[in-house]
Amino acid sequence: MSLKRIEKKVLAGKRLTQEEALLLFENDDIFTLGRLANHAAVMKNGSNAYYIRNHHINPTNLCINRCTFCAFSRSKGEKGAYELTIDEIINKLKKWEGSKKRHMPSTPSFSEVHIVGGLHPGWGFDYYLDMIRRIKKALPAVHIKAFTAVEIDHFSKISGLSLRETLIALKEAGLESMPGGGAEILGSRVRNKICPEKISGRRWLKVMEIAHGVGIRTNATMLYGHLETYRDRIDHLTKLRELQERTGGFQAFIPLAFHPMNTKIKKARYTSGIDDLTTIAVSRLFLDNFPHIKAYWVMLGEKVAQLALLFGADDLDGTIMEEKITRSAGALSGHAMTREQLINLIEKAGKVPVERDIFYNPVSP
Ligand code: V47
Ligand code: SF4
Repeated sequence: MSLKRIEKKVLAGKRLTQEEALLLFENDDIFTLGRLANHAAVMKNGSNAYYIRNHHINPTNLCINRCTFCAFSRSKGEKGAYELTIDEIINKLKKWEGSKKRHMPSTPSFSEVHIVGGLHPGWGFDYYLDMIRRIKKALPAVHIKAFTAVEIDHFSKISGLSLRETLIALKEAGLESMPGGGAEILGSRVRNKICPEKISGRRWLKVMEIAHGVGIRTNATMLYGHLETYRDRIDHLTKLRELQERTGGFQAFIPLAFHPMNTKIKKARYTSGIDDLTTIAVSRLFLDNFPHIKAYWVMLGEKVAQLALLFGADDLDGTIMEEKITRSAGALSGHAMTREQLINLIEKAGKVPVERDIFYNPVSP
């Protein structure tokens, strides 16, 4: 099997096999790989590169799971532990909304709030429902993308509701879509080492399947660059591709580059730029039924995220404003980006910047 044969398949729009994905991961012709992935991206989204004005909120870092790769989480009473009240969350969002409004009074400051946090040992499900309801009431024009599949499973356990009932209750409260976190590596060999307390890969997929079934669109992620092999990554991508084939509910796939600082993973390192770009490109080529591949600039760094737009990615994510998960693990990127900075990165990559909403509808600023 050769790169030439894979090229022919890509140009003919044919689905790649696991062996072909492995060859792409192991191949050292990064330029051909980038060209093919860019072709696949253009076939799906033209020259568009999306961005969103959003705000991340991490309501608490208290977590009963304590995954070995996570530098963000704390146990109760530990130094650095925090928990936000709903008022504090709303004040943060309103403060930011207010500060931007002075400059652009007629435009809403952001269209998405992204909420993920630890599995708090004490909060009940009502707290989370109240959080969503009150954010929606305070900022009715803002879309709410909240809670990983791991948090949804936790809510189901603490409430005694089924996964379906849990998701419907959240949807009724105002949740509109879900982020893709908690997927890590879905296969059990690596998963048992890096996050032994976390729900299984099978359960993560089940939560997503039910979310899609009740009309909640979601993303999917993959944490790479720690203990996994290329075959583990391909197995992960295969599981996602298979579920997407059944539900069609995934919007974007986001490879998350592992950050090693303050984690319990021994001999861990930052990922290389080559691995980052290769992983974006293989994801674009292999996940032919995913509409979007996101280059999350917070984890890739602004410059690699920009290059990723030439390697199959079509989305940079957003303004973010406040991010704690990557920062705790030694993020090398800045804290936030303005709309102008995002547009500049996209234009300098020769792509067309398109501001989007949570469902990838273009919005006019
Ligand atoms: O699930 C934790 C990851 C995720 C580390 O769906 C780490 O649009 C790198 O899922 N190094 C949460 N990654 C973030 C997330 C996300 C982010 C942006 C956009 C979207 C989306 C989703 O962060 C966790 C975990 O996989 N993570 N620790 C670390 N040391
Ligand atoms: Fe908790 Fe999520 Fe961190 Fe794991 S990755 S310890 S579940 S906050």
